[in-house]
Amino acid sequence: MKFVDEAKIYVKAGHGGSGCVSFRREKFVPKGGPDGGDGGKGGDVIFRATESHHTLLDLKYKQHQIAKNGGHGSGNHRTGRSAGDLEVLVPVGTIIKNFETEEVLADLSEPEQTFIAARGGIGGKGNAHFTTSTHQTPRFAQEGMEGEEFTLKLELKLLADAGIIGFPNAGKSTFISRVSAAKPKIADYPFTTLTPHLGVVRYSDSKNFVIADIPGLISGAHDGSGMGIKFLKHIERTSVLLHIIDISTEPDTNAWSNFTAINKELEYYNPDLLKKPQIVALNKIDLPFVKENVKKEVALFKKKGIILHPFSAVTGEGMKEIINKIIKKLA
Ligand SMILES: Nc1nc2c(ncn2[C@@H]2O[C@H](COP(=O)(O)OP(=O)(O)OP(=O)(O)O)[C@@H](O)[C@H]2O)c(=O)[nH]1
Ligand SMILES: [Mg+2]
Repeated sequence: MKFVDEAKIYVKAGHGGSGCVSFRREKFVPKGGPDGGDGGKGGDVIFRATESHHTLLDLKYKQHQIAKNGGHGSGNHRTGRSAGDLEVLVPVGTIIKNFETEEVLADLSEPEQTFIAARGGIGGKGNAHFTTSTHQTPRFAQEGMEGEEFTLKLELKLLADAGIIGFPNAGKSTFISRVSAAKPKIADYPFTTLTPHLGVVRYSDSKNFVIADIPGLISGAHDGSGMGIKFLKHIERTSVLLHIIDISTEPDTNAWSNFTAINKELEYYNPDLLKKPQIVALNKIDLPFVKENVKKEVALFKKKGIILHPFSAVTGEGMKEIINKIIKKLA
């Protein structure tokens, strides 16, 4: 199972500026020679790998990356201004491919590694270049070269920062669908989710984290019951777990037995998973039955030294606190 973040990007380098046709005009020199300057170079489009970005989300909002054109040459041998390069920041690990052929053009695996995706056109020569012994007054100059343009596909293997665990039907997929663009199937029967889903949670202009929704666990999963525990490998490298508890379905479950049953499965899979910080949350508090029990459950967890966060993935109540808690743990 691989998670890839993808973005389709159109890059266009700047055109070179045109060379200039001009003749020297000086007092008392009626026929000055040609003095048209050259055009400046167009800007390149350059990708740079950075550790400050973790997803391709920003590029999904900026699918056209267009560098500036070079300035035109002018009289008196003045060269046009060269346009600055356009730098596009991408996360370390981004692979850049030709969109049509899928040919890999660059694999930016190191911080600060760069790739010139489109080269700017060089400026055209001004008419000053074109005098010859037989032709003293060239009335032409070159146009600048066109900048390269390409459609690229960017791919990034995502690693989840946070993982959601819990019984089937707890509302894991509902949660991720509310906080990210991920659209896993949601239904009122167990094992709706059969494969992991990743969602990118954006929480400020440039900050986000990746959260994984994996198939539900049940008691005995380590023996192969339900979907088993193999999906836990997808959350092994996360920094924090969100443990979602639902007490609305089984008449005599309580949040604590729910909580310990899931943790037992984690322990069977890999005891190190229990060392990860867990944010424990009680879902579906919009339902009267759950609402009635919130106080009791929260108090019970408090006695064990654990904060239980009540929320509703349907109304959104309490979710902001949970997201903030995740952000804090990731910081
Ligand atoms: N009333 C109420 N229902 C909820 C809430 N959150 C989820 N549900 C419902 O609970 C059922 C299960 O939700 P899912 O998000 O599919 O649960 P899941 O944990 O992803 O389940 P699996 O994929 O089977 O492991 C669906 O019918 C949801 O509409 C909630 O806050 N309140
Ligand atoms: Mg699900």
